[in-house]
Amino acid sequence: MEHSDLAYLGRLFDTFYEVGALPDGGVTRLGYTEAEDEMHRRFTALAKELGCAVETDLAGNTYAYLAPADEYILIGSHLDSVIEGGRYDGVAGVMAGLLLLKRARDERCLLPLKVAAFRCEESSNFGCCTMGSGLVTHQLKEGPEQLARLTGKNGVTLGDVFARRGLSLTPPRITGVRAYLELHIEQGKVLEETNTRVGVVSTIAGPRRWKLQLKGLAEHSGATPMSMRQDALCAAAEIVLAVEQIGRREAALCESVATVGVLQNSPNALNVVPGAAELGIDLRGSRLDSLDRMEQDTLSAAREICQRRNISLTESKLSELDPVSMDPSLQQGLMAAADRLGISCRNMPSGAGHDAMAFAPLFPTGMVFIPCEKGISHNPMESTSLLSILDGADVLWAYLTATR
Ligand code: HGY
Ligand code: MN
Ligand code: MN
Repeated sequence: MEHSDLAYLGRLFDTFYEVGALPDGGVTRLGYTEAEDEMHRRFTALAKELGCAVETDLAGNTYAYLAPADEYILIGSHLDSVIEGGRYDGVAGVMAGLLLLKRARDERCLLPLKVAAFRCEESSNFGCCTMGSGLVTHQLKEGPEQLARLTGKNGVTLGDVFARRGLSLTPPRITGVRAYLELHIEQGKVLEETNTRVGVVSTIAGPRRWKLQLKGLAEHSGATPMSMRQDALCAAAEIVLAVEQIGRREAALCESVATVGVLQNSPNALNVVPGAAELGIDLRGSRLDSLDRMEQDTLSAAREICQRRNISLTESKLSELDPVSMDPSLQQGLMAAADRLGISCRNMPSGAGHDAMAFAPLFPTGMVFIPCEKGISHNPMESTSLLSILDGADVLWAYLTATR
């Protein structure tokens, strides 16, 4: 029996700790892989220890609840990670959910709580984010055929992965959700730099993701004159810097950002002029006009650069989600709950995407942020404290118990 909430949170963290662990201290737990499966098995065991019923859906998401109810307040997040990521992204929210289930059980509180662990929230494996939550809320813009063709880092298509697992790319839509709440590390620096204990999220930026395949001509690096090359990597390098410029320009107007996170060069040999290159581009913004400008300008720059360098260009859009706003009354309720607890709090946007994006268009949805050290995330150095997770969980609890 845990003597304190912190002890219980510590045990939860230790239970997940070594899954997908890497020598440098990070973790890789890609969506719909064995590492994520193991995280869901451990989540299931922890939930059953609390006396919860546990269910999964046809997207592979896992749910835990103490007692049957027609409608639930769903507290969720994800258990997958990026490649070489940290141990708190997503996991902190699921830990907070389990803590609140334990608190409801110990205090015999009849709150209809359900905790969800969603699959494949990160775009790291298939290029599409919030896959598990987006499928069961029918909020993914990509249809099942397009999703089935997405290829994971190991070269297997999502369609094959789902077929092998008996999952469906057209699962029934989730029902019985009274509201959706998520606790998550901020993944930015604002809370820490302003010495604020929790954030209440106002909007979540929408992502637009593209894959650009460049085809030049692989040739001898010693014998091919500079004026006679079709160097795909040099074209890609120009595109990388063009994307950065577009992001910097938009950042001066609003909070948009633009990143080339994937760059593959082939044949990637010291004495061969690069014949092909592939870029993964991640555009984010809370304003549709800014997202449109960044998308158009990125594609026009890529087309101009490739045309000038005699490189063929294949563009494919990987995924897109619109920016979403959190429920205004939920925001006020969470801010008021923090105030009652004397926990410093601020309303703030989220540049990172979250499972909450899938729920916001359908149900009242709210998010609580907690600080992470130096704002670092998607990095083995990602860290927060159990006390911060407890702060966020206490704010959720104070809100839920005040409004039941
Ligand atoms: O990429 C993101 O915004 C989040 O970490 N899924
Ligand atoms: Mn993430
Ligand atoms: Mn996350």
